[in-house]
Amino acid sequence: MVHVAVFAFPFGTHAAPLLSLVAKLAVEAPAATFSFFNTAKSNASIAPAVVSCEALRNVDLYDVWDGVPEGYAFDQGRPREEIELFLKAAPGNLRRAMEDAVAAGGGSGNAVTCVLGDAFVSSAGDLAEELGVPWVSVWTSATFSLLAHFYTEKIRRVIGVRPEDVLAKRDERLEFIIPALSPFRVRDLMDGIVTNVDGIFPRMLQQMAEKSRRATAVVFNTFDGLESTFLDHLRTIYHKLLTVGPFSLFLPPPSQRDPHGCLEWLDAAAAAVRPASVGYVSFGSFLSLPPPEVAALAEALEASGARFVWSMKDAARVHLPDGFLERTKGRGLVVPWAPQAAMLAHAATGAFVTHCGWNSVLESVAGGVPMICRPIFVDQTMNARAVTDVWRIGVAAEGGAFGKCLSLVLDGEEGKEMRRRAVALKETARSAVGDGGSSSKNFGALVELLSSRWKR
Ligand code: U2F
Repeated sequence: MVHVAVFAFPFGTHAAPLLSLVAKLAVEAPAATFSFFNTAKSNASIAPAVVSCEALRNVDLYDVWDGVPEGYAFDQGRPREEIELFLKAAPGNLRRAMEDAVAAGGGSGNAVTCVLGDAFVSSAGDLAEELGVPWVSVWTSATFSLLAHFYTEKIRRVIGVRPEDVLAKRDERLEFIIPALSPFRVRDLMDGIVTNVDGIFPRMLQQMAEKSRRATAVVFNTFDGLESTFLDHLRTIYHKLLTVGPFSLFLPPPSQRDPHGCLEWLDAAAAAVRPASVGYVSFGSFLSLPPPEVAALAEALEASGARFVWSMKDAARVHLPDGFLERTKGRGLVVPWAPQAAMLAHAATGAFVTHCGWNSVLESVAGGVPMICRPIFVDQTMNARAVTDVWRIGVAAEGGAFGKCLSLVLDGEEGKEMRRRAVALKETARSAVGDGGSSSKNFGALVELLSSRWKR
């Protein structure tokens, strides 16, 4: 019997797409069982979105320890410290959880025949090797950020890691180090490559990129035709690459939580305005703009006269200018959560103000919506650069210049060009997930790999 052990990374938007991927695999391989290992907190937050899916019939969710010792006092601050504690405990912690699950009859009592895991949890690869079973590593961000992690050592050798070296070279392009990364500048690199290089997390990311060479296959949330140059280069490094995205189009959609009636509001707005004229704003599942920029963005939205929906954490509302909500009532909706993928697929949406988390970028591409990019940290700076300079479907809100960006994207000729290019990518994405498309074929190859009982 096929029994796949799945290891999630319980931070940011990692575990939810992995569970959606597993849900689709579980439908395609109904005789297999999937044991999904994740922290209790993350399981509780993602399961309701997918739990109604009949696919989860052959998926068992297990809570694993989060790695935070009893009575532990955080001193570096969350979330980095939480991540480091989880990763530090992962090797022993995950093995124990898997052994306990099998001993208790999980996976119908069958030994694990394959390991599927978020690439960030690279100890899953060691477990697979110990068990002598295939390891499928799932990379939840863009191809080029994996390349940057893979070439960290080389980049550090050329740039240096002293703040003054990095500052002096911040505008230099990486083409002189790794030609495949030529569109990116030193300043686009995520923290941990040449800045803040110490700590478990940066070390783990670098090791992860190297270790993934031992993976039987690496799965990507992307589609052929979006990141071809980077994929071609990655093919020279890793065994087998399987692009099965965009997840938002290909995987079972999470139940559309819309407690604030955003879609109804957007439908009503669509009746009153031209298509592609509403702005949608979100900075992902856990980030917020710095307070002065909240005010700057609010002022820009107000001055633009455009209709907008802003997904904003309740705690950030205090940074809105006095009277903003009253003055924009009727043409603006500010909510703590919106059904984002559906908002971006709506014909009325014309611009997405985003932090450029990878899921957000792909959802915007899948909706054919140009972006106004305000990256905050990690891979978002590289993603933003790809949006503005590789695919040219967005503009960078440098220095919080949101007003200029809104009028450029919603009203300008350049905005129309960006939309045209974004819609072309949307069509490519749709073909990829359609019958006989590259993502569909690769998904078939993944199902085969998991089901083959192939031994290392
Ligand atoms: C981390 O991701 P984030 O959670 O910060 O951001 P995204 O990758 O953009 O994912 C946000 C998801 O939350 C959804 C949205 C995305 O699927 O549709 N969402 C929503 O439905 N409604 C809302 O009101 C707000 C969000 C990290 F910070 C990024 O840099 C990484 O790229 C990412 C993936 O590794 O993980």
